[in-house]
Amino acid sequence: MSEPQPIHLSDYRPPAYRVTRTELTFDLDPAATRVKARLHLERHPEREPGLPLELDGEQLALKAIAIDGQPLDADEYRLTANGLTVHRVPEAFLLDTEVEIAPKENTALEGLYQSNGMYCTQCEAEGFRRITFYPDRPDVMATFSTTLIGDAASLPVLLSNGNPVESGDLPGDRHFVTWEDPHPKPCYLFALVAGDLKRVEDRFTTMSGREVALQIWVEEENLGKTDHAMASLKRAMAWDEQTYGREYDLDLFMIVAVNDFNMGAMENKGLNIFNSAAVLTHPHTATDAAFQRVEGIVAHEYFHNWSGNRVTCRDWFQLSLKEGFTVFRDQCFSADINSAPVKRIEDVSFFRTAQFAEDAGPTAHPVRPDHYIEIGNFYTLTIYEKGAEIVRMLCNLVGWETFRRGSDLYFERFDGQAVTIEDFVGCMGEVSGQDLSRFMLWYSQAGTPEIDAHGEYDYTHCEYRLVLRQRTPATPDQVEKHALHIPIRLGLVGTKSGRDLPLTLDGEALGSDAVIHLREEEQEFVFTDVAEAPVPSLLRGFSAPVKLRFPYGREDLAFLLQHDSDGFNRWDAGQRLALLALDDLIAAHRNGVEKVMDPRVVEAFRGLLASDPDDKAVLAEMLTLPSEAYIAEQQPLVDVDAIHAARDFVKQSLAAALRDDFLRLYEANRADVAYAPEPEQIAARSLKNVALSYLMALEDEQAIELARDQFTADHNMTDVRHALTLLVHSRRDDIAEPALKAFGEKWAHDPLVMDQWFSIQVTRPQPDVLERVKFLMAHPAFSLKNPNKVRALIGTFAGQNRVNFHRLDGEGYRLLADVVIELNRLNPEIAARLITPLTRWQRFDETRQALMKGELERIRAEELSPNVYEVVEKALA
Ligand code: B3K
Ligand code: ZN
Repeated sequence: MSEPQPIHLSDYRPPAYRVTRTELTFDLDPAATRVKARLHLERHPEREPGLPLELDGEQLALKAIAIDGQPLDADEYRLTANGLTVHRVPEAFLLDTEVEIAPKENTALEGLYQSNGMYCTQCEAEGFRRITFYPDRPDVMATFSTTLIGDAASLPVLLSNGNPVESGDLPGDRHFVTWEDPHPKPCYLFALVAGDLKRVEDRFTTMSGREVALQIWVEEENLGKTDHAMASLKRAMAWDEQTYGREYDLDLFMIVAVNDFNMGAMENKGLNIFNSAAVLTHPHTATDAAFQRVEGIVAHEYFHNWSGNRVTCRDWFQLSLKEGFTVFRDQCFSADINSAPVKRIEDVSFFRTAQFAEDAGPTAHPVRPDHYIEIGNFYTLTIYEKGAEIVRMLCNLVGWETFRRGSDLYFERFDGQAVTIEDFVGCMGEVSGQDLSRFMLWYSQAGTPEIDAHGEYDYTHCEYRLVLRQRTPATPDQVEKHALHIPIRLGLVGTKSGRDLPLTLDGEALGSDAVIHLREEEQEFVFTDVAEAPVPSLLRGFSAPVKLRFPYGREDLAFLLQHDSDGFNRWDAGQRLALLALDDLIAAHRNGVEKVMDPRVVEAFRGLLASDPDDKAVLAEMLTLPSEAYIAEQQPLVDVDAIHAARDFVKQSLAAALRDDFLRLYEANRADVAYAPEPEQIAARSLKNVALSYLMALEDEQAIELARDQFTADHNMTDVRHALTLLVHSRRDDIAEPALKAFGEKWAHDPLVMDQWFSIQVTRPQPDVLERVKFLMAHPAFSLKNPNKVRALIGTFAGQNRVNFHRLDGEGYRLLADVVIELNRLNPEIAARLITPLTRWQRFDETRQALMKGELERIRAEELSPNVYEVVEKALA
């Protein structure tokens, strides 16, 4: 194999020919599906005449080819492993091709494949080229007509984009349906589904009074698990009308659930295809978190209908144009219908753990990369989540009303077009009158900016002087970094009053909660008329995706934890306080010194437990310690064992000191009500379960009894899973094993619950877990070909069981590398994603570094897919 070559943003050119209309006919067969394509092509007005026609195509057996009805001779075109070139074509013409493909051999799950016998597709980013020869790029937008032909008995349901326009029976017990999608779209939004599916139907009346039929298609046994997705869809449709003035544009909207799917879901026009994990819920099988994830993903895919489908990306470098904006939209939706502060805490907590780690590693890249080898590797936290943070900053910079006007302008001006990030930001600049040229640096500069802040109160002049210095560390390919425009929301909390003080900057009164703009490498802000000494509350609401350091004392943090008017920063003060205590304990562990718990943390927690919370969900977050991954993120060198031991020690110390309070909290939030995935109930369950976690840290008889009762009471999966996890992670194998066995037997028929069963076991801290992972890989419910299983068992082990994955004998690394090598052949996209923990070797001690690099080199010695090649090369660069 020759080395895969990168492609560059700077090489962008419009296609030589564009497709205005695409007519497809699929004659479905597992081993030999025939695809006929008729493309209406014309020269792109911006490209010179006489260019050859170049079409993408992979793993296609060409059976026929004709231009304007004339079959081509063999010397008139050239076939390669990646496509088809027709040397001479007219200015405008019809191209007819027929190819044969084998869906049942397709384990990559890109293009047309089979899942549980049903046919389905995944075309983003470059899967359509595995279906037919086509200019497989998002700036080619055509209307589509799709005819599906299949066996009437085994494939009673035949679905594609748009509206069904014709159907009928065919000889040989076959039948057909023709679908017409009137909205021009890039081929990555094409979809088909064929199988023995059942549907749940509902309706939605749009704001202009149009009736839309809503359908969720599932396998028969899942018919009882669609209510929540349907309710979420209707809420999302209404929200997009109220919030963005956007309504749905077809008479039919369909969601299909499939078991084998690389991602969460896909926004194909009118026919969203979902990983069953992102759509199916039932109180007995799905946790609160799963219910909320389904709500968020259903909304996300629906919102793409405007941010992504009607207005799409010119090229894949612009991926964040649709993903960053759409994540921002789904985050706001979830915040509106749940607890907004908790949503922000969850999002930021995830972001600071996972995206910061990506930025600090060898695969760091800008939100708009300027080159890539395999676009499938760029569905990342940076493109999605950091992209969303940038859109959030834009929204805060111009204000919501103006942002809304900017989005109206964007949707109207570019409807039906494939555009760039400049087009989007340009609309915001135009409506706000602000110069956003410097702001654009957020899209091109990789890495997490770090801000060092210092403050001083001048008692004589009643001034508070805040000095901010920014610096972005070098990332691969980008050594030189520039100062960014960083909006910092802040307040000054008076140490006497405990209240936000009025802010006056350069003679201007800003209110008590304001945004200052850091644009230079270093800037000083002098607040005047500050009546009392304050503690600054900085970066409120995480107003920019940066690391902010301030030399807070523990008393300052305890003070903010109590008094900060910003819920997010109150939570963050608690996290910072815990991190300081954890630092000491990690050092003590490393030095073999006795660990001593910081009484200030205990008192802070006591205060929290005594408070009467107005938002129980926020309190549950405040009582949750930073994760091992986030603690690791703060350490110069990651010592997984010391981190684990220190965190355990804090948990146990808090539990011992505050046992009665936790017990009270547990009892007070134990409600015997019928399960509903509603904010108040979810909040109470989180609080109760946080309390149970602390109690179980002690593993006394009473705690074990509570956990066991909660497990056997079997009220809902949230409580059952939490209790089971605590039992399985305890040292009480005599109780853990029977519970695990009972659960596994009860749910053997349900793949989504078995995924949870896998994850619970492979996160246990006991040292025998690696052998357990290997053993479970042979379990009948496991399959390397199913991405959900791989994620649940292998991904969870490598990503979340830090102590055991990083075992000093290197067996954890070896296991992961073995799986990556096997998956490289089966499913390169999943294989490449799975390598992530190995790519972070720089963060560990020398012994582990050597072991991790050794495994990366073992992978590199294989014949690699471009996906795995790109990641491994970067990791070893
Ligand atoms: N747009 C899809 C991504 C699928 C890409 C997989 N290679 C999911 C989403 O962001 O909505
Ligand atoms: Zn998306």
